[in-house]
Amino acid sequence: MEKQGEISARNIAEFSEQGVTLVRGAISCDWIELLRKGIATNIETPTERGRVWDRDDAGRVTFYDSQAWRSIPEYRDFVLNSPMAEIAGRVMNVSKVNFFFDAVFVRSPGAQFRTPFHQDEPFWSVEGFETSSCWMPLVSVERKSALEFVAGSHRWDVKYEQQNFGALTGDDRDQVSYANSEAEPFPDIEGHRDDYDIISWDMEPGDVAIFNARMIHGGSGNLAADRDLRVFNTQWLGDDVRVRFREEGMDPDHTDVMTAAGLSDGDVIGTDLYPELWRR
Ligand SMILES: O=C(O)CCC(=O)C(=O)O
Repeated sequence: MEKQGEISARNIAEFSEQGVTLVRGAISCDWIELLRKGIATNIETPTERGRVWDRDDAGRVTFYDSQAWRSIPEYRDFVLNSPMAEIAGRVMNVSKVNFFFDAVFVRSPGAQFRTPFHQDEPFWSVEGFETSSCWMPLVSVERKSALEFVAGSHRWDVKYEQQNFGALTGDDRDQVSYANSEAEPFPDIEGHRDDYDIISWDMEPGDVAIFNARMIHGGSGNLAADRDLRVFNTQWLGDDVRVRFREEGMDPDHTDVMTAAGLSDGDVIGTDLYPELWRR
């Protein structure tokens, strides 16, 4: 029988075949409590990357921030000392794991804003198949409000035009444009939901949805009037990941910090920027 929080053969197979797996009870309530404190600080004092993604007529907001782990001690503690690195490594079935960055998605009660379907890896300043994003709600979330995943899409091997989230964050560094690229238009998943195998779950604090960064995902939002949503997400890199500066632009764009740390296109990920936090 599978024990709560343990990585099973089923988790590894699901992650490989469908691109996402849910690990129930992966993270203990002490860590969740700590991250709730960190998010409260983060909302009060956003980093320069923090932005309100959406504010509706009723004043309900969707707040986003990222790469705050160096300035928020609770985030740093979680990244460096929680079991998340090992869990990501075991699910990806790799020999070592480097930390990439953190992101938070906070919606006030009743917020309806849904994140458009997209993939993560095409935005990143790295390239590789062995990647994972660990989406972890710090409150209970109903399935209709949780992140949704298009099963198997991590293996489609098509280059799609992606959303310009840089327009939402307003950060000049993070603009992404496919104007001069041969990328295909992004499929209209929302308009043809029945044509796709879309996966999501009711989730409790401590549950983590771990997905390949090539996986098409989106949604969230759609909250009941009395429900808010606070999500802490960490992104992890496995064995085959290399530096990749992209012509379309990147979000977040790490070109400057990587170059300053001596990393060039094609290099193995490492250095203090992306600490190795687990090895098999
Ligand atoms: O929670 C959300 O609204 C978006 C999450 C997402 O896109 C991600 O974690 O990559």
